[in-house]
Amino acid sequence: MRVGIFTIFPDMVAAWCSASLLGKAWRAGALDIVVHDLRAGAKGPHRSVDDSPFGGGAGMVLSPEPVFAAVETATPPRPLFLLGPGGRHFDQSMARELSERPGFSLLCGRYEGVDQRVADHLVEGEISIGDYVLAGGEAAAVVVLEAVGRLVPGVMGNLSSQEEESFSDGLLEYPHYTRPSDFRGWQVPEVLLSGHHERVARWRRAAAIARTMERRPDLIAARGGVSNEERTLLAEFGFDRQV
Ligand code: JEK
Repeated sequence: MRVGIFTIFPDMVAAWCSASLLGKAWRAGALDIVVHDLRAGAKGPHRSVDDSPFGGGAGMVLSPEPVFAAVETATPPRPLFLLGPGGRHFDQSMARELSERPGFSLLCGRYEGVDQRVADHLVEGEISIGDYVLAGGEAAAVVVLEAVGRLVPGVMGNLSSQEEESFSDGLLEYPHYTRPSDFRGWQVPEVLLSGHHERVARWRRAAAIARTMERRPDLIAARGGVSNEERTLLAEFGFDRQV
């Protein structure tokens, strides 16, 4: 998969992409990430890429010329998405869709945002990673890249199909435990030590439902509530007293 990223902080983005899972996939050739410096297409002695907004107001706006120049010189993999707080919310289904493409590109703004003509005439769409205000698109770009990258075949070894589906069945994950079974007096649930795989699977499902009911009632509502069968499962392990 090919990914292009346009930013005025190429070193920052490249450093993140070089580390961990993404870096491994990058070096292995499963992911071909090209980071472009938006200043490369900027003119003048200061290579300025921003200007004050027409109509007045606080802050600066990323100018259209250097952005168009950088993108048109590079001809990056399309679609090209602009990252911005007003974009369509990024989620796991978007990550999956992007991971199934041969490539895509991300444009990171800064300042108060980019000239509207970039949004109107250069990119295919606008993505936001959530309802909070960042100082620029770089952190959002690496969030998108990491979520997509781990789904690309050959990047993480093989994701179990269960892993792939963990958000698509609409539940949070069950809690994980490892050794020691007693840590500072906090015990691992007995059922996980029992060796009864069937019962372990039922407990995990019950725990996942209980946890989702407690933390993310919106996800429970989205999947149409909890079935009678699931209520029986919750009762089997005492989760009905907890939720
Ligand atoms: C890209 C510049 C900073 C700061 C104006 C917006 C309502 C007005 C832009 N999920 C996400 N949050 N933030 C970003 C993001 C932020 C960016 C840029 C992405 C480029 N900025 C900035 C203020 C405003 N306000 C909120 C009030 C716009 C992002 C993503 N993806």
